[in-house]
Amino acid sequence: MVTVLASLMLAQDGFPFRVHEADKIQAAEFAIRRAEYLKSIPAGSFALLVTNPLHQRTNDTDFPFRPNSYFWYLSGCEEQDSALLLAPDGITVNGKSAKEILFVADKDPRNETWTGVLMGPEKAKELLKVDMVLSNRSFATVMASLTQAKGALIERPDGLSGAVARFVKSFDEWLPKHAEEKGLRKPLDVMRSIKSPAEIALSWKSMNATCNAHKEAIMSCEPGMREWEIASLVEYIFARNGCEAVAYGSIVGSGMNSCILHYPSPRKRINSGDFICMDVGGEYHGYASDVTRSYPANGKFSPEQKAIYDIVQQAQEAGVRASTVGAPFSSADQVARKIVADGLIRLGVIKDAKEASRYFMHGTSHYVGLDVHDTGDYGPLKANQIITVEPGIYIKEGSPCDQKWWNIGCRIEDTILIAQNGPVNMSGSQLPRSTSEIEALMAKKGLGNRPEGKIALNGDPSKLFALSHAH
Ligand SMILES: [Mn+2]
Repeated sequence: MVTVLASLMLAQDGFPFRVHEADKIQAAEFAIRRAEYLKSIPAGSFALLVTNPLHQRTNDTDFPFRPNSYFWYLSGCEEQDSALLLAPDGITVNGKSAKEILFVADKDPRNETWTGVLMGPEKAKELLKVDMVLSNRSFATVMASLTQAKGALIERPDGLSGAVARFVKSFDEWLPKHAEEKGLRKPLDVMRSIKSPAEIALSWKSMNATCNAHKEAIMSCEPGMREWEIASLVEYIFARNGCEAVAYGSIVGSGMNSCILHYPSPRKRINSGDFICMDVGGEYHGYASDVTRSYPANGKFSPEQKAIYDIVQQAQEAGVRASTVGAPFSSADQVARKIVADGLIRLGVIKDAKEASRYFMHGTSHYVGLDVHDTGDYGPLKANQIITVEPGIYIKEGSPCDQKWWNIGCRIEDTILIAQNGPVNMSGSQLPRSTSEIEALMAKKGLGNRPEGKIALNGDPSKLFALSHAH
Protein backbone atom coordinates (compact mmCIF):
# COMPACT_ATOMS: atom_id res chain seq x y z
CA MET A 1 0.00 0.00 0.00
CA VAL A 2 2.75 2.49 0.81
CA THR A 3 5.10 1.78 -2.05
CA VAL A 4 6.26 5.36 -2.46
CA LEU A 5 7.37 5.58 1.15
CA ALA A 6 9.06 2.21 0.96
CA SER A 7 11.23 3.30 -1.93
CA LEU A 8 12.06 6.59 -0.22
CA MET A 9 13.70 4.61 2.53
CA LEU A 10 16.43 3.64 0.07
CA ALA A 11 17.54 7.26 -0.07
CA GLN A 12 20.88 8.22 1.37
CA ASP A 13 22.64 11.42 2.41
CA GLY A 14 19.81 12.21 4.80
CA PHE A 15 17.58 13.33 1.93
CA PRO A 16 14.24 11.65 1.47
CA PHE A 17 14.55 12.03 -2.31
CA ARG A 18 15.17 9.01 -4.47
CA VAL A 19 17.55 10.90 -6.75
CA HIS A 20 20.12 10.73 -3.97
CA GLU A 21 20.87 7.02 -4.17
CA ALA A 22 24.68 7.04 -4.11
CA ASP A 23 25.34 4.89 -7.20
CA LYS A 24 22.65 6.32 -9.44
CA ILE A 25 23.39 8.07 -12.72
CA GLN A 26 24.57 11.55 -11.78
CA ALA A 27 22.73 14.78 -12.69
CA ALA A 28 25.67 15.80 -14.91
CA GLU A 29 25.19 12.73 -17.13
CA PHE A 30 21.48 13.49 -17.58
CA ALA A 31 22.46 17.06 -18.59
CA ILE A 32 24.86 15.69 -21.23
CA ARG A 33 22.07 13.45 -22.60
CA ARG A 34 19.68 16.41 -22.86
CA ALA A 35 22.30 18.53 -24.63
CA GLU A 36 23.00 15.66 -27.05
CA TYR A 37 19.32 15.02 -27.76
CA LEU A 38 18.60 18.75 -28.24
CA LYS A 39 20.89 18.57 -31.30
CA SER A 40 18.40 16.15 -32.91
CA ILE A 41 15.44 18.52 -32.45
CA PRO A 42 15.14 20.97 -35.37
CA ALA A 43 14.94 24.72 -34.65
CA GLY A 44 11.32 25.79 -34.29
CA SER A 45 10.33 22.46 -32.75
CA PHE A 46 10.09 20.96 -29.31
CA ALA A 47 9.93 17.52 -27.73
CA LEU A 48 7.60 16.80 -24.83
CA LEU A 49 8.29 13.86 -22.54
CA VAL A 50 5.83 12.89 -19.86
CA THR A 51 6.25 10.31 -17.16
CA ASN A 52 3.90 7.38 -16.67
CA PRO A 53 0.53 7.84 -15.00
CA LEU A 54 -0.27 5.90 -11.87
CA HIS A 55 -2.37 2.81 -12.64
CA GLN A 56 -5.07 1.55 -10.32
CA ARG A 57 -4.92 -2.12 -9.28
CA THR A 58 -8.24 -2.27 -7.46
CA ASN A 59 -10.23 -0.04 -5.13
CA ASP A 60 -7.91 2.41 -3.32
CA THR A 61 -4.77 0.51 -4.32
CA ASP A 62 -2.41 1.28 -7.19
CA PHE A 63 0.29 -0.67 -8.99
CA PRO A 64 3.77 0.46 -7.90
CA PHE A 65 4.76 3.60 -9.80
CA ARG A 66 7.48 3.34 -12.45
CA PRO A 67 8.70 6.44 -14.33
CA ASN A 68 8.47 6.47 -18.13
CA SER A 69 11.82 5.33 -19.53
CA TYR A 70 12.25 8.11 -22.15
CA PHE A 71 11.39 10.76 -19.56
CA TRP A 72 13.63 9.18 -16.94
CA TYR A 73 16.53 8.78 -19.38
CA LEU A 74 16.62 12.53 -20.00
CA SER A 75 15.61 13.93 -16.60
CA GLY A 76 16.61 11.52 -13.82
CA CYS A 77 13.30 12.46 -12.22
CA GLU A 78 11.50 9.61 -10.47
CA GLU A 79 8.55 11.58 -9.16
CA GLN A 80 5.03 11.10 -10.43
CA ASP A 81 3.19 13.92 -12.22
CA SER A 82 6.30 15.22 -14.01
CA ALA A 83 7.06 16.27 -17.59
CA LEU A 84 10.02 17.61 -19.56
CA LEU A 85 9.94 20.12 -22.44
CA LEU A 86 12.99 20.47 -24.68
CA ALA A 87 13.30 23.15 -27.37
CA PRO A 88 16.60 24.08 -29.05
CA ASP A 89 15.59 27.73 -29.63
CA GLY A 90 14.40 28.17 -26.05
CA ILE A 91 11.05 28.68 -24.37
CA THR A 92 10.39 32.00 -22.66
CA VAL A 93 8.60 32.00 -19.31
CA ASN A 94 8.28 35.20 -17.24
CA GLY A 95 10.93 36.88 -19.39
CA LYS A 96 13.48 34.06 -18.95
CA SER A 97 14.39 31.64 -21.73
CA ALA A 98 15.39 28.00 -21.26
CA LYS A 99 15.99 25.10 -23.64
CA GLU A 100 14.89 22.60 -21.02
CA ILE A 101 11.98 22.92 -18.60
CA LEU A 102 11.05 20.27 -16.06
CA PHE A 103 7.58 20.35 -14.52
CA VAL A 104 7.11 18.70 -11.12
CA ALA A 105 4.44 18.60 -8.42
CA ASP A 106 4.42 21.36 -5.80
CA LYS A 107 5.22 20.59 -2.19
CA ASP A 108 1.97 19.58 -0.51
CA PRO A 109 2.15 18.54 3.17
CA ARG A 110 -1.29 16.92 3.15
CA ASN A 111 -0.53 14.81 0.09
CA GLU A 112 3.00 14.01 1.29
CA THR A 113 1.63 12.49 4.51
CA TRP A 114 0.10 9.74 2.37
CA THR A 115 2.45 9.26 -0.52
CA GLY A 116 5.86 10.53 0.45
CA VAL A 117 8.04 13.61 0.38
CA LEU A 118 8.02 15.62 -2.86
CA MET A 119 10.94 17.65 -4.13
CA GLY A 120 8.95 20.67 -5.27
CA PRO A 121 10.34 22.83 -8.11
CA GLU A 122 13.08 24.53 -6.08
CA LYS A 123 14.65 21.37 -4.67
CA ALA A 124 14.19 19.57 -8.01
CA LYS A 125 16.24 22.27 -9.75
CA GLU A 126 19.01 21.88 -7.19
CA LEU A 127 19.06 18.07 -7.34
CA LEU A 128 18.37 17.38 -11.02
CA LYS A 129 20.17 20.43 -12.43
CA VAL A 130 17.65 21.10 -15.21
CA ASP A 131 17.85 24.69 -16.58
CA MET A 132 14.35 25.63 -15.49
CA VAL A 133 11.98 23.78 -13.14
CA LEU A 134 8.37 24.88 -12.78
CA SER A 135 5.28 23.75 -10.93
CA ASN A 136 3.28 21.26 -12.99
CA ARG A 137 0.26 23.56 -12.42
CA SER A 138 1.84 26.02 -14.86
CA PHE A 139 2.15 23.42 -17.62
CA ALA A 140 -1.05 24.30 -19.50
CA THR A 141 -0.15 28.02 -19.57
CA VAL A 142 3.39 27.35 -20.82
CA MET A 143 2.11 24.88 -23.40
CA ALA A 144 -0.51 27.32 -24.72
CA SER A 145 2.14 30.05 -25.02
CA LEU A 146 4.54 27.95 -27.14
CA THR A 147 5.33 29.71 -30.39
CA GLN A 148 7.20 26.75 -31.88
CA ALA A 149 5.68 25.65 -35.19
CA LYS A 150 6.13 21.94 -34.57
CA GLY A 151 6.21 19.64 -31.59
CA ALA A 152 6.13 16.00 -30.61
CA LEU A 153 4.91 14.03 -27.65
CA ILE A 154 7.64 11.36 -27.56
CA GLU A 155 5.56 8.59 -26.03
CA ARG A 156 1.83 8.73 -25.42
CA PRO A 157 1.07 6.86 -22.20
CA ASP A 158 -2.02 4.76 -21.77
CA GLY A 159 -4.44 4.76 -18.84
CA LEU A 160 -4.10 8.54 -18.37
CA SER A 161 -4.58 9.92 -14.88
CA GLY A 162 -3.44 12.76 -12.60
CA ALA A 163 -1.12 15.48 -13.88
CA VAL A 164 -0.01 13.28 -16.81
CA ALA A 165 -3.58 13.37 -18.16
CA ARG A 166 -3.48 17.17 -17.97
CA PHE A 167 -0.07 17.33 -19.77
CA VAL A 168 -1.36 15.22 -22.63
CA LYS A 169 -4.62 17.21 -22.83
CA SER A 170 -2.66 20.49 -23.09
CA PHE A 171 -0.50 19.05 -25.86
CA ASP A 172 -3.56 17.79 -27.73
CA GLU A 173 -5.11 21.27 -27.48
CA TRP A 174 -1.94 22.86 -28.86
CA LEU A 175 -1.46 20.43 -31.72
CA PRO A 176 -4.36 21.22 -34.12
CA LYS A 177 -3.15 24.81 -34.55
CA HIS A 178 0.41 23.65 -35.22
CA ALA A 179 2.15 20.58 -36.67
CA GLU A 180 3.51 17.33 -35.40
CA GLU A 181 7.28 16.92 -35.64
CA LYS A 182 7.72 13.33 -36.74
CA GLY A 183 10.86 11.33 -36.19
CA LEU A 184 11.98 12.80 -32.85
CA ARG A 185 11.78 9.46 -31.12
CA LYS A 186 14.23 7.55 -33.29
CA PRO A 187 17.39 9.48 -32.33
CA LEU A 188 16.43 8.96 -28.69
CA ASP A 189 15.94 5.23 -29.31
CA VAL A 190 19.45 5.01 -30.74
CA MET A 191 20.97 7.08 -27.90
CA ARG A 192 19.33 4.82 -25.32
CA SER A 193 20.70 1.70 -27.02
CA ILE A 194 24.35 2.78 -26.57
CA LYS A 195 25.20 2.44 -22.89
CA SER A 196 27.54 4.76 -21.00
CA PRO A 197 30.06 3.39 -18.47
CA ALA A 198 27.67 4.35 -15.64
CA GLU A 199 24.81 2.49 -17.33
CA ILE A 200 26.96 -0.59 -17.89
CA ALA A 201 27.92 -0.50 -14.20
CA LEU A 202 24.24 -0.47 -13.14
CA SER A 203 23.43 -3.23 -15.63
CA TRP A 204 26.24 -5.29 -14.15
CA LYS A 205 24.78 -4.84 -10.64
CA SER A 206 21.37 -5.79 -11.99
CA MET A 207 22.93 -8.91 -13.52
CA ASN A 208 24.68 -9.82 -10.25
CA ALA A 209 21.41 -9.68 -8.34
CA THR A 210 19.63 -11.66 -11.04
CA CYS A 211 22.26 -14.41 -11.24
CA ASN A 212 22.26 -14.71 -7.47
CA ALA A 213 18.48 -15.13 -7.53
CA HIS A 214 18.69 -17.77 -10.27
CA LYS A 215 21.25 -19.77 -8.28
CA GLU A 216 19.23 -19.59 -5.08
CA ALA A 217 16.05 -20.66 -6.89
CA ILE A 218 17.74 -23.57 -8.68
CA MET A 219 19.23 -24.78 -5.38
CA SER A 220 15.92 -24.38 -3.53
CA CYS A 221 13.63 -26.02 -6.09
CA GLU A 222 12.08 -29.33 -5.07
CA PRO A 223 8.98 -31.20 -6.23
CA GLY A 224 5.89 -30.28 -4.19
CA MET A 225 6.63 -26.56 -4.16
CA ARG A 226 4.33 -24.13 -5.94
CA GLU A 227 5.68 -22.14 -8.87
CA TRP A 228 5.08 -18.88 -6.96
CA GLU A 229 7.34 -20.02 -4.12
CA ILE A 230 10.22 -20.02 -6.58
CA ALA A 231 9.09 -16.70 -8.11
CA SER A 232 8.84 -15.04 -4.68
CA LEU A 233 12.22 -16.37 -3.59
CA VAL A 234 13.76 -14.93 -6.74
CA GLU A 235 12.16 -11.54 -6.09
CA TYR A 236 13.41 -11.51 -2.49
CA ILE A 237 16.98 -12.12 -3.67
CA PHE A 238 16.60 -9.27 -6.20
CA ALA A 239 15.57 -6.94 -3.37
CA ARG A 240 18.27 -8.21 -1.06
CA ASN A 241 20.83 -7.29 -3.72
CA GLY A 242 19.57 -3.77 -4.28
CA CYS A 243 16.95 -4.16 -7.03
CA GLU A 244 13.91 -1.98 -6.37
CA ALA A 245 11.69 -3.98 -8.70
CA VAL A 246 11.36 -6.82 -11.14
CA ALA A 247 12.17 -5.84 -14.72
CA TYR A 248 9.10 -7.87 -15.85
CA GLY A 249 6.66 -10.32 -14.34
CA SER A 250 8.63 -13.35 -13.15
CA ILE A 251 8.08 -16.41 -15.36
CA VAL A 252 8.35 -19.74 -13.56
CA GLY A 253 6.59 -22.42 -15.61
CA SER A 254 6.74 -26.10 -14.72
CA GLY A 255 5.59 -29.07 -16.80
CA MET A 256 3.11 -27.92 -19.45
CA ASN A 257 3.66 -24.31 -18.32
CA SER A 258 7.31 -24.46 -19.40
CA CYS A 259 5.95 -24.21 -22.96
CA ILE A 260 4.07 -20.93 -22.28
CA LEU A 261 6.45 -18.20 -23.36
CA HIS A 262 5.25 -15.36 -21.11
CA TYR A 263 3.55 -17.59 -18.51
CA PRO A 264 1.85 -14.97 -16.34
CA SER A 265 0.47 -16.69 -13.23
CA PRO A 266 2.82 -19.18 -11.55
CA ARG A 267 0.28 -21.21 -9.56
CA LYS A 268 0.86 -24.85 -10.39
CA ARG A 269 2.32 -27.37 -7.98
CA ILE A 270 5.73 -28.51 -9.24
CA ASN A 271 5.89 -32.29 -9.79
CA SER A 272 8.89 -34.58 -9.96
CA GLY A 273 9.61 -35.12 -13.65
CA ASP A 274 8.49 -31.60 -14.57
CA PHE A 275 10.85 -29.49 -16.58
CA ILE A 276 10.96 -25.83 -15.47
CA CYS A 277 11.56 -22.78 -17.61
CA MET A 278 12.46 -19.81 -15.37
CA ASP A 279 12.76 -16.39 -17.01
CA VAL A 280 13.33 -13.76 -14.31
CA GLY A 281 15.22 -10.48 -14.11
CA GLY A 282 15.66 -7.72 -11.57
CA GLU A 283 15.68 -3.97 -12.15
CA TYR A 284 18.54 -2.12 -10.47
CA HIS A 285 18.16 1.69 -10.38
CA GLY A 286 16.13 1.41 -13.57
CA TYR A 287 18.32 -1.07 -15.45
CA ALA A 288 16.86 -4.44 -16.41
CA SER A 289 18.34 -7.89 -16.54
CA ASP A 290 16.80 -10.63 -18.63
CA VAL A 291 17.99 -14.15 -17.86
CA THR A 292 16.45 -17.60 -18.35
CA ARG A 293 17.50 -20.97 -17.06
CA SER A 294 15.69 -24.27 -17.56
CA TYR A 295 16.08 -27.21 -15.21
CA PRO A 296 14.47 -30.45 -14.06
CA ALA A 297 12.32 -30.10 -10.94
CA ASN A 298 13.83 -33.18 -9.30
CA GLY A 299 17.44 -32.22 -9.99
CA LYS A 300 18.17 -34.87 -12.68
CA PHE A 301 17.72 -34.31 -16.41
CA SER A 302 15.80 -37.11 -18.10
CA PRO A 303 17.41 -38.31 -21.38
CA GLU A 304 14.80 -36.33 -23.36
CA GLN A 305 15.21 -33.16 -21.27
CA LYS A 306 18.99 -33.39 -21.67
CA ALA A 307 18.77 -33.95 -25.44
CA ILE A 308 16.61 -30.84 -25.90
CA TYR A 309 18.68 -28.81 -23.45
CA ASP A 310 21.98 -29.65 -25.18
CA ILE A 311 20.64 -28.37 -28.51
CA VAL A 312 19.43 -25.12 -26.95
CA GLN A 313 22.75 -24.65 -25.15
CA GLN A 314 24.71 -25.19 -28.35
CA ALA A 315 22.43 -22.75 -30.22
CA GLN A 316 22.76 -20.17 -27.46
CA GLU A 317 26.54 -20.32 -27.30
CA ALA A 318 26.82 -20.00 -31.08
CA GLY A 319 24.40 -17.05 -30.92
CA VAL A 320 26.52 -15.32 -28.29
CA ARG A 321 29.68 -15.82 -30.36
CA ALA A 322 27.94 -14.28 -33.40
CA SER A 323 27.05 -11.11 -31.47
CA THR A 324 29.99 -8.94 -32.44
CA VAL A 325 30.37 -5.26 -33.32
CA GLY A 326 29.25 -4.69 -36.89
CA ALA A 327 27.35 -7.98 -37.26
CA PRO A 328 23.73 -7.67 -38.44
CA PHE A 329 21.28 -7.67 -35.53
CA SER A 330 19.86 -10.99 -36.78
CA SER A 331 23.22 -12.84 -36.73
CA ALA A 332 22.58 -14.66 -33.44
CA ASP A 333 19.07 -15.59 -34.60
CA GLN A 334 20.33 -17.09 -37.85
CA VAL A 335 22.96 -19.35 -36.30
CA ALA A 336 20.74 -20.37 -33.38
CA ARG A 337 17.80 -21.22 -35.64
CA LYS A 338 19.95 -23.48 -37.81
CA ILE A 339 21.31 -25.41 -34.83
CA VAL A 340 17.82 -25.85 -33.37
CA ALA A 341 16.46 -27.10 -36.71
CA ASP A 342 19.36 -29.53 -37.27
CA GLY A 343 19.06 -30.80 -33.70
CA LEU A 344 15.32 -31.40 -33.89
CA ILE A 345 15.76 -33.29 -37.19
CA ARG A 346 18.50 -35.43 -35.59
CA LEU A 347 16.18 -36.29 -32.67
CA GLY A 348 13.34 -37.14 -35.07
CA VAL A 349 11.06 -34.43 -33.65
CA ILE A 350 10.76 -32.86 -37.11
CA LYS A 351 11.60 -34.02 -40.62
CA ASP A 352 12.26 -30.71 -42.33
CA ALA A 353 14.00 -27.51 -41.11
CA LYS A 354 10.88 -25.56 -42.09
CA GLU A 355 8.99 -27.21 -39.23
CA ALA A 356 11.40 -25.86 -36.60
CA SER A 357 9.46 -22.63 -36.10
CA ARG A 358 6.62 -24.71 -34.60
CA TYR A 359 8.90 -25.35 -31.62
CA PHE A 360 11.06 -22.17 -31.69
CA MET A 361 8.49 -19.46 -32.25
CA HIS A 362 10.14 -16.29 -30.92
CA GLY A 363 13.09 -14.10 -31.87
CA THR A 364 16.54 -14.77 -30.41
CA SER A 365 17.57 -11.26 -29.37
CA HIS A 366 16.36 -7.89 -28.17
CA TYR A 367 18.00 -4.85 -26.61
CA VAL A 368 18.04 -4.53 -22.82
CA GLY A 369 18.32 -1.32 -20.79
CA LEU A 370 15.87 0.87 -18.93
CA ASP A 371 13.24 -1.37 -20.50
CA VAL A 372 13.65 -5.12 -20.63
CA HIS A 373 12.68 -4.85 -24.30
CA ASP A 374 14.74 -1.73 -24.82
CA THR A 375 15.01 0.65 -27.75
CA GLY A 376 17.39 0.51 -30.70
CA ASP A 377 17.37 0.56 -34.49
CA TYR A 378 17.94 -3.19 -35.02
CA GLY A 379 20.77 -2.30 -37.42
CA PRO A 380 24.30 -3.74 -37.20
CA LEU A 381 25.42 -4.22 -33.59
CA LYS A 382 27.31 -1.31 -32.07
CA ALA A 383 29.81 -1.24 -29.21
CA ASN A 384 28.24 -0.82 -25.77
CA GLN A 385 24.83 -2.08 -26.74
CA ILE A 386 23.32 -4.73 -24.47
CA ILE A 387 21.22 -7.50 -25.99
CA THR A 388 19.86 -10.92 -25.06
CA VAL A 389 20.59 -14.21 -26.78
CA GLU A 390 17.76 -16.59 -25.95
CA PRO A 391 16.93 -19.50 -28.22
CA GLY A 392 14.39 -22.05 -27.03
CA ILE A 393 12.52 -25.24 -27.87
CA TYR A 394 8.95 -25.71 -26.61
CA ILE A 395 7.15 -28.97 -27.31
CA LYS A 396 3.56 -28.69 -26.15
CA GLU A 397 1.43 -31.65 -25.25
CA GLY A 398 -0.30 -32.87 -28.41
CA SER A 399 2.56 -31.86 -30.72
CA PRO A 400 3.00 -34.11 -33.80
CA CYS A 401 6.00 -36.02 -32.47
CA ASP A 402 6.75 -38.87 -30.07
CA GLN A 403 4.99 -37.99 -26.84
CA LYS A 404 8.17 -38.56 -24.84
CA TRP A 405 9.09 -35.00 -25.93
CA TRP A 406 5.84 -33.41 -24.74
CA ASN A 407 5.82 -30.69 -22.06
CA ILE A 408 9.51 -29.91 -22.38
CA GLY A 409 9.87 -26.13 -22.70
CA CYS A 410 13.50 -25.07 -22.62
CA ARG A 411 15.00 -21.60 -23.04
CA ILE A 412 18.51 -20.44 -22.17
CA GLU A 413 18.94 -16.69 -22.08
CA ASP A 414 21.83 -14.47 -21.14
CA THR A 415 22.33 -10.72 -21.35
CA ILE A 416 25.30 -9.81 -23.50
CA LEU A 417 27.37 -6.64 -23.66
CA ILE A 418 28.54 -5.94 -27.20
CA ALA A 419 32.11 -4.93 -26.45
CA GLN A 420 34.66 -3.73 -28.99
CA ASN A 421 36.77 -6.88 -28.44
CA GLY A 422 33.87 -9.31 -28.65
CA PRO A 423 30.73 -10.26 -26.76
CA VAL A 424 30.81 -10.23 -22.95
CA ASN A 425 28.30 -12.61 -21.42
CA MET A 426 27.31 -10.54 -18.38
CA SER A 427 25.03 -13.17 -16.82
CA GLY A 428 26.48 -16.35 -18.30
CA SER A 429 29.87 -15.67 -16.72
CA GLN A 430 28.23 -15.95 -13.30
CA LEU A 431 25.59 -18.60 -13.78
CA PRO A 432 25.84 -22.32 -14.67
CA ARG A 433 24.67 -23.34 -18.12
CA SER A 434 25.61 -26.97 -18.83
CA THR A 435 23.39 -29.83 -17.63
CA SER A 436 26.14 -31.18 -15.34
CA GLU A 437 26.70 -27.74 -13.76
CA ILE A 438 22.96 -27.36 -13.18
CA GLU A 439 22.66 -30.83 -11.65
CA ALA A 440 25.57 -30.04 -9.33
CA LEU A 441 23.89 -26.81 -8.25
CA MET A 442 20.54 -28.54 -7.68
CA ALA A 443 22.20 -31.05 -5.35
CA LYS A 444 22.76 -28.15 -2.91
CA LYS A 445 20.14 -26.68 -0.59
CA GLY A 446 19.02 -23.08 -0.93
CA LEU A 447 17.31 -20.39 1.08
CA GLY A 448 13.93 -21.83 0.10
CA ASN A 449 14.71 -25.16 1.82
CA ARG A 450 15.21 -23.72 5.31
CA PRO A 451 12.61 -25.50 7.46
CA GLU A 452 11.93 -22.44 9.63
CA GLY A 453 10.68 -20.63 6.52
CA LYS A 454 7.62 -22.86 6.51
CA ILE A 455 5.01 -22.85 9.29
CA ALA A 456 2.39 -25.40 10.20
CA LEU A 457 -1.18 -24.10 10.31
CA ASN A 458 -1.63 -22.83 13.85
CA GLY A 459 -4.98 -23.88 15.38
CA ASP A 460 -8.16 -25.07 13.74
CA PRO A 461 -9.84 -22.34 11.64
CA SER A 462 -13.25 -24.01 11.97
CA LYS A 463 -13.04 -23.43 15.74
CA LEU A 464 -12.54 -19.70 15.05
CA PHE A 465 -15.87 -19.63 13.29
CA ALA A 466 -17.49 -21.50 16.18
CA LEU A 467 -15.98 -18.97 18.61
CA SER A 468 -17.42 -16.01 16.75
CA HIS A 469 -20.87 -17.58 17.02
CA ALA A 470 -20.53 -18.64 20.66
CA HIS A 471 -22.70 -15.87 22.08
MN1 LIG B 1 14.27 -11.76 -23.16
